[in-house]
Amino acid sequence: MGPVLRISGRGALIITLKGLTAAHADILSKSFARSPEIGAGTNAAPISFSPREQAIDGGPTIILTGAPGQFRRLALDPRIPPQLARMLDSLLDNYLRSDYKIDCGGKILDLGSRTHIMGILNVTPDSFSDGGRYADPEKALDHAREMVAAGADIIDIGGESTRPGAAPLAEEEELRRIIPLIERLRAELPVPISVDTYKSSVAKKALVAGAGIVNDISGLRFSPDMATVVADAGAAVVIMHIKGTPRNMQQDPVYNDLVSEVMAYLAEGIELAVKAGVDREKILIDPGIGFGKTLEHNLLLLDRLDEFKGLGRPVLLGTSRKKFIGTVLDVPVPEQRVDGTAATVALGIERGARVVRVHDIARMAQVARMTDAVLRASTK
Ligand code: HH2
Repeated sequence: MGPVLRISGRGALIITLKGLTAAHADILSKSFARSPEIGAGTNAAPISFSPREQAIDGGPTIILTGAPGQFRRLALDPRIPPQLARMLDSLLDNYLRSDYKIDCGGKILDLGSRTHIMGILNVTPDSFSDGGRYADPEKALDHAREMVAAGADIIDIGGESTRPGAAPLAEEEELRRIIPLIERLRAELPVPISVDTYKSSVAKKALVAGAGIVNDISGLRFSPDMATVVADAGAAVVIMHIKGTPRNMQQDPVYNDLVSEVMAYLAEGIELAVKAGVDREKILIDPGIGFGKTLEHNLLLLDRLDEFKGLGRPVLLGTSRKKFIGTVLDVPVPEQRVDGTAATVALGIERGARVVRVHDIARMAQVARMTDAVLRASTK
């Protein structure tokens, strides 16, 4: 038999270092451009090094490619400045971490065990996909029960549509729509309830009524005391990225560096929450698909979703039936975007999403279980 050759790319990680001081860049380039064997295992390829000048931020950018073990050894190299070594180690820890458990008021979501499904319950007359269908409380209750029976792990209740162009809703009306429902669902359902609101006054009452998670599309920015409200209740929180407000977010959103800017917003949101007293272990992050993003932005965020794992918190992804799917597939009716949604859910999970926020529970629960099974195959 002749030689057997195989190739695979998944073991290699790419680490980009930006904003280094010229001195640090110089150390790295001297150490690794000339000594590529550093950090290499006995029969592993060396870490590859490629310095690049980036015109946009002026400073040097260095790209390293290697296996996790090689980067671990790199961090131990005495020539690496200690602060950089610590950052490298923690980036690797974050990226490779999968054992997330989120305590939502006593109900534990074990996100490391499998992908979790967040079922959307919009009790609004005007949501982009299901507006008006569950505005009646009895219908909303029935739908929540159905979603749990179909595999929802969380029920996310929203009283105000945040679709592009939507105007803000008065607090009293939002409360009227959601509070009695949360009380009843809390008493009846085995799964945690999440409240989709950016108003701290609404979140506060929803948490008293029995919600265990605050899903804030503004990433704790629209209500200055939202982080304190979450902290005081000991609740879990989803910090989502948005550029602008629902009313103006789709008016020509522009980024210099999309992924970096969305990540920086989420990283700041995490620190804001922790500073206010939120338990870091109760925070989820979400790149906010469709919130101040063009079609190309949404596709790029999905493709590069794995980079968000570097922030060290589980990623939630909300693509369900959204307009970018309709644009790619030329399907104007949101209810007919289920297959497109399935593609984004499978790919999102492969790229690291731990929770998917969806309308079509039974179908997406199957997509998630199947994707999980494939991804687990090589770790058994
Ligand atoms: N998307 C919507 C609302 N809330 N929350 C998170 N964390 N992530 C999302 O992507 C997200 C969200 C918009 O979708 P939907 O609730 O279906 O529509 P509407 O805002 O029109 O009620």
